[in-house]
Amino acid sequence: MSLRALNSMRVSSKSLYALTTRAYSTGKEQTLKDRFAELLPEKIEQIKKLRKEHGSAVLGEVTLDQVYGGQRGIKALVWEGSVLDAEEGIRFRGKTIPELQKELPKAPGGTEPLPEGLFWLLLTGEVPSEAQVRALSAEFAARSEIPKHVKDIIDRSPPSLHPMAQLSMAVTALESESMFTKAYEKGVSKKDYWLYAYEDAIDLIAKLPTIAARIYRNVFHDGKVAAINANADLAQNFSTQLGFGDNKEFNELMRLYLTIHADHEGGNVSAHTTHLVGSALSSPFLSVAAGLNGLAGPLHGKANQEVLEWILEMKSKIGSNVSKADIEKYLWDTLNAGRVVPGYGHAVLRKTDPRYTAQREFALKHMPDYDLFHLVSTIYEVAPGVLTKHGKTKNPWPNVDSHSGVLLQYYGLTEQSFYTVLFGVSRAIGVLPQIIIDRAVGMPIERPKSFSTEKYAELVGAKL
Ligand code: HAX
Repeated sequence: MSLRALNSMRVSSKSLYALTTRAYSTGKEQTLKDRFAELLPEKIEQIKKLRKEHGSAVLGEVTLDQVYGGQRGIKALVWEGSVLDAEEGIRFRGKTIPELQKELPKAPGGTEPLPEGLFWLLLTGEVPSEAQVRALSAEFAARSEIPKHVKDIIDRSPPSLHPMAQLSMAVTALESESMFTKAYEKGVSKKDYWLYAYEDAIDLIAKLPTIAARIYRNVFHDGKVAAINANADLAQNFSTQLGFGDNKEFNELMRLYLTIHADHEGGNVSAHTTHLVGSALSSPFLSVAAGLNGLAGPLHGKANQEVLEWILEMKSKIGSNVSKADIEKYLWDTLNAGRVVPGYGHAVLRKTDPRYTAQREFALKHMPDYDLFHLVSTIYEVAPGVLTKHGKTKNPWPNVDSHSGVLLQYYGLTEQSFYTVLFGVSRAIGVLPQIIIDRAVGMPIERPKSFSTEKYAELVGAKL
């Protein structure tokens, strides 16, 4: 039975569960949905016990500066998949990026991790087997087709509309397919919400590359999107749809890219927004679309576009022989014009972003002589010193966006206004596990307290 047929039938959680969990399994390995269902009762018990025994424990104080300073460091969110340490960088269920590269299943002949494996890890805390990941890849491939009205929305968008705006609209329009919304409207029990959130999550991850590739091919090429291979992994199919599938190195880059951009704990704008909107029981489609709108901001995901523009502008102003002194002057010109240096700084990190390092390692392996890579490396030698001297940013080191564009340029994906869309495809893989967990453990609607400046002044005993 097709998922569309499933979708339109009367929702029965038992039958939906049975049919969808077996659809892409060879029958030998356990499916992700089965495994999560198995782990869930213990998780729910853990949370219940923790809250019962320690519910009134104090976790920390909140200062007025934190309230006005973007809520940095306030412990107020639950995010199971990853934690960000200021010095150590990101850990996905306790694992570093090099550990993911070592432990997660790879494509045949490949060395980079498959993002499908990360999705499994984020949801369950366990590294999947090769067979489990292959079954997940097959499921994504089988569900990759997008409805006609979504194609129409993309095709009718003017090429001048930023690709992130097109992506957000297309994901919003997938709401028509939401099993979660249909189940909710039919009055399904709260404890079964996650079954439908899971289906929407798998559907969305499956369809995002098709949507992104359609936007890319429409805006920058001939509008034709190549057919995918039902036996290929998600990243390889995405490369094919974009038009780069024949390039094995590009496929590997996409596997690495989609893995390392996926998750960066819960407080960043895209993750937090997705979680917040989901807490109103908006479907995973509407929640991720909201998160993507946040990712589209220049201080967040759009920094990857801005970095490339900034580097190309430097080259066009200075020429191809750029010295360290030229870079230093260009950095000061940027700062003195009141602009930020894109790709540098971070709200949490206080050292070089391990996602930057992973991309640098990839470049050293695959494009050691590429002139733009050399330029990025030289900027890395100069910028931290300049930013430290400038004295504003708390973190003078590069973040993930500082490196990604140059890798894409090397393989011919040169249209930088598309770069944040690639980030968005990946970010969905990172935030959707938490959306499923949120519904599974019954997280409530989010609603922090706010006050006016006058009231805060009163609270701290100040006169305005
Ligand atoms: N260049 C110049 N100034 C910078 C700076 C940079 N790269 N990074 C921070 N600053 C400035 C801030 O604008 C702020 O200035 P004001 O006091 O005048 O407001 C001051 O230094 C203190 O900021 P901070 O506490 O160090 O940094 P924030 O937590 O406020 O902001 C940002 C973190 C990532 C937004 C910031 O470092 C920035 O704007 N960087 C450039 C844009 C960028 O690369 N964004 C991508 C970040 C990673 C990400 O989310 N990817 O999706």
